[in-house]
Amino acid sequence: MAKTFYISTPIYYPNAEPHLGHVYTTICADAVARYHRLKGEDTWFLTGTDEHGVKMVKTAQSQGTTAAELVEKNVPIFVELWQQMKISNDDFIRTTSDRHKAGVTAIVEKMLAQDDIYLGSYEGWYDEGQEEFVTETAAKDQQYKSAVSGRPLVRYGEPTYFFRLRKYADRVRQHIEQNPHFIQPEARRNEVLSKLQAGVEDLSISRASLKWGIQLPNDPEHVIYVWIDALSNYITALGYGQGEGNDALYRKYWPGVHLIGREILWFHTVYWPAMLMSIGQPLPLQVYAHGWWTAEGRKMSKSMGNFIDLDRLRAVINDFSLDALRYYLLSAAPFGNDLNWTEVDFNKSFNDLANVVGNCLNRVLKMVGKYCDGVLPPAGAAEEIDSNLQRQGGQLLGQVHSAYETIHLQQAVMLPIELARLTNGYIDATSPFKLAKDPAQHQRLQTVLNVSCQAIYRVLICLLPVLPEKAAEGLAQLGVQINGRTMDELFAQPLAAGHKLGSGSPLFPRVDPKKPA
Ligand code: ME8
Repeated sequence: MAKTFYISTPIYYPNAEPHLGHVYTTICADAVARYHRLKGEDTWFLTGTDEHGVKMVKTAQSQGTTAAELVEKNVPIFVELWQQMKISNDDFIRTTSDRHKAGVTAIVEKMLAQDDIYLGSYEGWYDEGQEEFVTETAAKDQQYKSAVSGRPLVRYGEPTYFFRLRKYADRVRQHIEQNPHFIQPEARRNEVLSKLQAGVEDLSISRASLKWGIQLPNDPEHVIYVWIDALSNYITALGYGQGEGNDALYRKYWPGVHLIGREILWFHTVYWPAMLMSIGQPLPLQVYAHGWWTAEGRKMSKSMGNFIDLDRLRAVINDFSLDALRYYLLSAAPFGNDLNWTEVDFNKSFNDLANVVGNCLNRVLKMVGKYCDGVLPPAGAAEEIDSNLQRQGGQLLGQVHSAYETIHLQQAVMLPIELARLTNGYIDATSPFKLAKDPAQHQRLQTVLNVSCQAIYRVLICLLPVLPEKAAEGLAQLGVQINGRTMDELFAQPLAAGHKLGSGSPLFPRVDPKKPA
């Protein structure tokens, strides 16, 4: 039976339209999911929307509508966007769905049975954007504003149920210490460990003042605090807690990995493991936290005019292609570092695709077309320059595997581009167009064409997870259909002498160069 792999994005708040940040996480997760499918693994990819909580109610009020209407307006925008962006998610979970409510109710019932929930009262500063209480010291340090959104903190006081987070804090800490790969990139681990060292409080998990949420099974006057509701999605979507016979996906795919933005790392590496310990279920395998996007050097903001919204993203896709957007996002910074959208960088990254990959493919196709009627010639004895490129090409897939396995996504997408760059250099250095003028060099010409063609073939195979359309189109131009083969299978079958190449056309056609990205 094939190995299984399960990856999720955060479930996004549909209080507004999705933007660059949501698109980035979803595209990263999509590339990783595609990579695992191309490795032959039985892969499940989940995304969805987090629809309850104070934030939804307040946004709805400010727009003169209800939370229920607001989600019905915005959730379809997320669903349709992922379809338009050809995101390969297998499921989309909504926290207002019956299946999720049933799962959360079962989870909370288990916690109650463990005596992990008790009634108390709470008064404190609350960050409504993050749906989180903030300690007095932190609130003061932050000048009583949200550390994330900058909006004023709100004073909350009411009876509330608590989850016994303190009971599990040591076990969670041990888990993080004993599993250095649990939090990726590893640098982020220390942040979580030092916050844990400073001590945790039990977690307020209910609101009596709120009606928009899932009722607490033991006290319907309260709705469940949004993080318990939200984090549970990763298993309720697989059928957990929805009766025997409905949890086949859960048994098959859990535990999985979570890809998230760094601002919600604490919830995913402390609250969520503690919740799973309470209900006696396995912890996630890994949590990958990526960096935060700014645009043109500043926090994205509508009023500053640098907000990368859907219209902007759609224009980029229209002008440059979906795969050009994917490549830019994944290559923009080492995974985990903060990222900065700039027009200049976008154009540079598009040039990598057009001038390096597209051009290399085009040169190979043109030369094989012109000098060999589009039929791949055999390779003769290799000279040093040939064997160097062959060796580097041969190592590519192994390097790409290890980059994906260790979530070095920038490397995973740039390694193939580097091989294409080397191949262009090889073509320049071996000058096939000169060799073609000398009949005595015919065999040498054949070798150079064969070696260049095998190199660009390998480049395109390794680009499949990140450029699913363009890499497949490039392979088709080489006369190769993927036909459900894995990257390893494709890689293990170099193009045979006598193979008929397809016809070429620019893979990344140029748009008006004056047009901004
Ligand atoms: O936090 N840069 O939802 P959310 C990078 N519902 N990534 C960004 C980003 C930016 N500027 N802005 C958003 C929530 N993101 C909760 C999650 S999960 C059980 C509940 C991405 O709509 C990033 O992945 O605020 C971040 O973690 C997520 O969107 C937050 O989305």
